[in-house]
Amino acid sequence: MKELHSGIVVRSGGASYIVEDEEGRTIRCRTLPGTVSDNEGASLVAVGDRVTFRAKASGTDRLEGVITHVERRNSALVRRRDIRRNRSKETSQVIAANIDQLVLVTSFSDPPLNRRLIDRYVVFAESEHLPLLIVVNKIDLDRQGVLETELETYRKLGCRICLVSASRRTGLEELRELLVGRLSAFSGHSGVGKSTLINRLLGRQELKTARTSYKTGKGVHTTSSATMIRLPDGGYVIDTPGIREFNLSDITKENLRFYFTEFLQYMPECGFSSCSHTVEPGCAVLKAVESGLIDIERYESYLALLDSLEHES
Ligand SMILES: Nc1nc2c(ncn2[C@@H]2O[C@H](COP(=O)(O)OP(=O)(O)O)[C@@H](O)[C@H]2O)c(=O)[nH]1
Ligand SMILES: [Mg+2]
Ligand SMILES: [Zn+2]
Repeated sequence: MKELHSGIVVRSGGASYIVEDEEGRTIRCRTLPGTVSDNEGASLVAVGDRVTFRAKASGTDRLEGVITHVERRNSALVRRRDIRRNRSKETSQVIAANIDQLVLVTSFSDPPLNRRLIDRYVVFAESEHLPLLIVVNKIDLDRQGVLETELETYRKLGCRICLVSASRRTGLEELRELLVGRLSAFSGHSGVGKSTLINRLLGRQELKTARTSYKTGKGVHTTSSATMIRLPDGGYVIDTPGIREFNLSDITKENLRFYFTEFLQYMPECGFSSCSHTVEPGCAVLKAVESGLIDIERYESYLALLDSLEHES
């Protein structure tokens, strides 16, 4: 048997890939020199890629395949490069291809809701034209009922927010519906309950969960390479390494201000057309922050992001 099939790459490990065909079977595939890809300048094959492969039965009756063609990606999460070294000719490394939405998993508490991180994702998702879904886990810990106040700003911005408790199984149905038929990249700091949540969605212990050391900074990495997990109702989830690893090169000091959409209505009133909204006299954005019309925490995120971009260029 030697015929052409199409499938989706669900795991990438060194020189070989696991491809899931249309019947849901998984086939180990390789590439050969001369594999055709429609994605110039980026990884030849990545998790999430739709590929054509030629399969043959191996000795043990298991199918093995050779990838012959990689389809053009609709989207790609690209790994950041070390910008201090000049590697402009290097191909960019794709963490995940054909993502339909970015899912930022946060927790109400333990670790506390990280608004700086949410703001980073809002900007990043916008710059990548990826729909963002903010999942707030551990809502069982909100005993005082203060979560909605904390989220008010994001509700006003029109963010999609899903409130869940993985341990109490609250909100999982709503989340499932938002994931059906889509390829979702899950991201978020360790300790927020990503693995617990994915296991709940699957109804089995697929991912290891850990008592993480977020308090000491780094957390424990229980997921090594990006793996795509098929959801029972259709759709896939990819557990990604997180925004520190993403390439943010479309965001610059000059265009950052446009990603803070609540600034836009005040910007025409600024004294300078190129106002950075930091120190300029007559800045209407600063005035709106001072009078409480713009959430000061959002403005502080803007300054923090501006500062990190400063250090990168
Ligand atoms: N209170 C509470 N704890 C949770 C919830 N979901 C996960 N946890 C706990 O949070 C810790 C980290 O979970 P884990 O899934 O390993 O987090 P990950 O690092 O994001 O994958 C574990 O001790 C979980 O039991 C939840 O909804 N409520
Ligand atoms: Mg985990
Ligand atoms: Zn201004």
